[in-house]
Amino acid sequence: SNRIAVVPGSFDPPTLGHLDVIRRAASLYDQLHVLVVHNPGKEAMLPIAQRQALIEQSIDDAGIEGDIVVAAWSMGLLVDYATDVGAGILVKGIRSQVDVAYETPMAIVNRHLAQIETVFLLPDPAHALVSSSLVRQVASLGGDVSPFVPGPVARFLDTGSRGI
Ligand code: COD
Repeated sequence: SNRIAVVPGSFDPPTLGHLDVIRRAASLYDQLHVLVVHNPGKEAMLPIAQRQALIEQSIDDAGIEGDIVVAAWSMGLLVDYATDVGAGILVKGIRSQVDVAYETPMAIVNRHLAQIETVFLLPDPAHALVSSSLVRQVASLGGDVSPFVPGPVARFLDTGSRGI
């Protein structure tokens, strides 16, 4: 059914931009699968299971309502997961023309592979410039990432980087 949607991402780490997309997608669909996907094009900071735990904690912490499943996927095509759970829609955030250029071919391929539509949400301007790569950079240099990430992620990165 098209009332079930998947929000896929690397979430390395989850940011306030991701949480904004998840909150809004949860209000649009009956069931949401937030899916942590290994992106072979990026060098990872956190293990997949850690990212999954941080998303779960962040959704709880923010009080986001709805039927939300957080899962991880590294077994093949993203659309195979979507088909398995009966989802007909992928939801992605579009911050810029760069995101449009990156997402357009994937959306077309995914529609041809499995008749899965991709829905793009424009970001909340408050979080539009936040990216996981920026957060990784600030965290690795010892900076304060708390303005950019949910509380549970800020606490995890803070204790992690200082070895407490
Ligand atoms: N505001 C709004 N949206 C945001 C923000 C923000 N500040 N930051 C990120 N987002 C959006 C992104 O645009 C994206 O839609 C989503 O949140 C996740 O972002 P990332 O950076 O965590 O994840 P990416 O960009 O590395 O995407 C990873 C995917 C696994 C989703 C992607 O690589 C993908 O779809 N792969 C498909 C694998 C596959 O099946 N390939 C074959 C067919 S194409």
